[in-house]
Amino acid sequence: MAAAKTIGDYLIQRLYAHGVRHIFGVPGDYALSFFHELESSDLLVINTCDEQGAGFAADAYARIKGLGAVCVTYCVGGLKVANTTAQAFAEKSPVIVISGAPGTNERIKSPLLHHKVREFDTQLKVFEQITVASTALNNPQTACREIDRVIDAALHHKRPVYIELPRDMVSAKPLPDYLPSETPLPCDDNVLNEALVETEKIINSSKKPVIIAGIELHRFGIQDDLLKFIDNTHIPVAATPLSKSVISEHHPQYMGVYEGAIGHDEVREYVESSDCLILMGTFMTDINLGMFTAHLDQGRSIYATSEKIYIHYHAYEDVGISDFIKGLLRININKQPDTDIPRPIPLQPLQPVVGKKITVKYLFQRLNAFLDKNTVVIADTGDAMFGAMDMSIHSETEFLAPAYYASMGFAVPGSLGVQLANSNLRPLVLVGDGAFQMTGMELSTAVRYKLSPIVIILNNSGYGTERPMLDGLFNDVNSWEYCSIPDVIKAGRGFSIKTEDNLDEALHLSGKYTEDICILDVQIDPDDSSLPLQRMSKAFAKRI
Ligand SMILES: Cc1ncc(C[n+]2csc(CCOP(=O)(O)OP(=O)(O)O)c2C)c(N)n1
Ligand SMILES: [Mg+2]
Repeated sequence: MAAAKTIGDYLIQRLYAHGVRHIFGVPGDYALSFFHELESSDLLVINTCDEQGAGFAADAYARIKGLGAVCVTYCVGGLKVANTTAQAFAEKSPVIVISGAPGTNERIKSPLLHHKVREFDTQLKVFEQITVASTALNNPQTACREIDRVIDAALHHKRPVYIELPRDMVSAKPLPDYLPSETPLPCDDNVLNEALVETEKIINSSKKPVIIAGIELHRFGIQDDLLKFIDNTHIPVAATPLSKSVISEHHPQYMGVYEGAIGHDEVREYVESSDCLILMGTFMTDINLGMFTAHLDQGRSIYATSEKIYIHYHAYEDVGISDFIKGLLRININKQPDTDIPRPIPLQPLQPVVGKKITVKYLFQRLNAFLDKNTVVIADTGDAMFGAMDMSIHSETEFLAPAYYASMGFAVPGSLGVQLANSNLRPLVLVGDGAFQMTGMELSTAVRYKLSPIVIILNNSGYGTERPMLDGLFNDVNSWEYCSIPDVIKAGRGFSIKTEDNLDEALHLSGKYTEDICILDVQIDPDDSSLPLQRMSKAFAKRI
């Protein structure tokens, strides 16, 4: 790697060195010079219609590739990615947010520069709250070290970071003899060994151990280690809503998604009656998508996180999940396989009945049969996500959803990130009409960069998730003719779906048109919903 000539150049080099190949964003005058450097670099700039689209795309990119980046201008752009960054923080997705800013020199001369909110560091302060590390590169002497520090933090904690790049720093010279540095995560072997001895004892003396496989397994790239551990020990495993598909849902020890009262009763009963819960990188908050109906007892748990290992009521510091799981492969667990574990009930493919009105139930059954090993399901908040919980995903991490923070608008822009991160994957976007109207214009970005998602719009004339909780005109959404969108964006194919056979035929054609965006406007009754959503709404309504 040639030594970086400028700070902008150094930042680009470090992103590239960490596997980033695309950067999503919208320029503005405070960021233009950096966009210019990006354009002449090996990174491809993906211009989205809106910054929120860029933020969601970078988040999905990070979920597939391990690191994502978004670049925006000061405040008007930066504050638009506050929501997407908050989601990446809450769901542990390592996104580097780069924001242009007024030059350090021009701040002295004219303190009332455009886009400024209150103080020059207002945006930085906002991002301090929703990232794991942040920096303003105001000093060329320390800029490279600062870039390494925050990128390291993103990779260690799998959470977003913020880099503010004043426009006069883009071409500033870095320290000439600075060498890139990476700090390894700490691991104290003595502490690890003690945690493993205790774990071995607890699992061997338990009668009904269960693993709950969480999202950190994917974020740290240690799914294969988990699989070896399951194969060695035959311990059954469940996922959570956020980590659905972290382990192949066809694995013989896989029981299904554990999500408290809204999931399947058999999985819930098995997990909650376990005398040894092994929580692997699980977010305790995530399972509460089941509305505080998860009953997991800390006194029966071994809980591995990226920072510590908790065993019952005490914690082992300075040991992270990656070292712990590798250690688990060295201990001796003597367990007979339980032949009576719950198994996911596959959605049965149904033959379409010609002329029969489409229902949510039929939609998911038919979509389930459509999945193959190259399909990534990206589900938006709403029944798109709840209904998809019962789909069977073929490979690891082929299901993406904002299943904890639950911001609407993730799925369409998320599909850009997924397909750019891995061009072998075809995104199947599941999105409600309400969520589509928030970020659906990013299909225009998909056209520009020749991407080909299949977009299933669950068109139920409004905010179906909210109607059973409390209904009113505020839950209505204006009706759009979604299948005419190709006329506007000048590409793609649209399908109007009213019946079972309409869906069947549209999916068949979408499977054939692999290079095209396919938009399926699935017109369902406003009061039709999936079973998981019906259970969820009941639980929620009690709390309103
Ligand atoms: C950005 C954002 N705004 C508001 C909400 C609150 N909310 C949760 S679900 C929902 C309705 C979603 O409507 P739609 O996308 O049509 O899906 P449906 O519920 O009809 O399946 C709303 C407004 C949210 N989660 N995110
Ligand atoms: Mg809707």
